[in-house]
Amino acid sequence: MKIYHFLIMSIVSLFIVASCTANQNKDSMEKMNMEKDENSYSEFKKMCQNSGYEWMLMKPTQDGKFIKDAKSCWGCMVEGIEHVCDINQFNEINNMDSMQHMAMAAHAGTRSSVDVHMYKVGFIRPDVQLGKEGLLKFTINDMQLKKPVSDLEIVHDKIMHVVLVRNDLKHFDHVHAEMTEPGVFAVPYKFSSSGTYRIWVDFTVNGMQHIVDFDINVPGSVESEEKDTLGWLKVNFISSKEIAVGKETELKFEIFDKSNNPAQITEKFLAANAHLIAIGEALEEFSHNHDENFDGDNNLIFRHTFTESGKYRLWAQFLAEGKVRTAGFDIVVK
Ligand SMILES: [Cu+2]
Repeated sequence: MKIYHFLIMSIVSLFIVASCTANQNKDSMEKMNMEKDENSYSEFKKMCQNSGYEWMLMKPTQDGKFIKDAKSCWGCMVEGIEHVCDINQFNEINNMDSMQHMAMAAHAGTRSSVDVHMYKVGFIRPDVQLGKEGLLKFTINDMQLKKPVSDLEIVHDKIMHVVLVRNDLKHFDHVHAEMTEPGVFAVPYKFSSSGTYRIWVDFTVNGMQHIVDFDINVPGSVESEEKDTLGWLKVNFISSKEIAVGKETELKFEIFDKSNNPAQITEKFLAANAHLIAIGEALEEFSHNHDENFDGDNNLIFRHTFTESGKYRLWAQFLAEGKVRTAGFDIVVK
């Protein structure tokens, strides 16, 4: 009996000693973790403040909205919109091109409206008839203030850029909508081939770019040729290096006349030397870059970092003899 008693006592005391040591270990582990946290905090905090942003305690946000169920955390308020608590996420955002990373994007597809950032963007689909001009109408409403948005900023000469591409990337157009009444933006458009098109609407409010896409079906079974806008011009795409995902790549185009003489670009197109739109095969990736270097030579040079691999089509746009010229090229991003 006594031996058993002693054994039990010994086991109990051993257990107490062991659990105390474990607690002590746990305490010191926690302390270490906190120190680590503090160190990564100070590094993150420094990076945040060096980028000109505010370091603050609040709930993290995504696309300008609080993440549901998330707890408040110390983090960086990027451009007064995104509260980022994770240093890696901050680096990701901060390393991307400033115009690009700050674009708020939303995909509406076949829906008639979608929320982007703090706006509700709608598309009033016209009764499209092939070969007949219809009005593409977009609405923007501030969800918090509950009023239409009328103060879009002029970016590259326009308040609203509208890019249309058929879902096989065959038909491309780039037009601009004007405000017809507060919060309503319209552009007349004539489809020349039937099929499903995706329309990207690109606008900027309070320094923040927003890109929303909508789908529209053009009934019928008419296939027209793609418009040749190049005329007497020839555009070569110079791509010697492999285009890798996540790496800034130079995309260069050279313009010649039909007798292979360099054709200088001397006209500005929408406040730039040239524009480049890149769209992924799945119609999910959309980017709009500019060659701002107005040097009057026959080169168009863009820099872009593709964030997803796959097939893309590029459209380089410039002005020659008063006409918009569009050259399309297919690429693969690895
Ligand atoms: Cu445009």
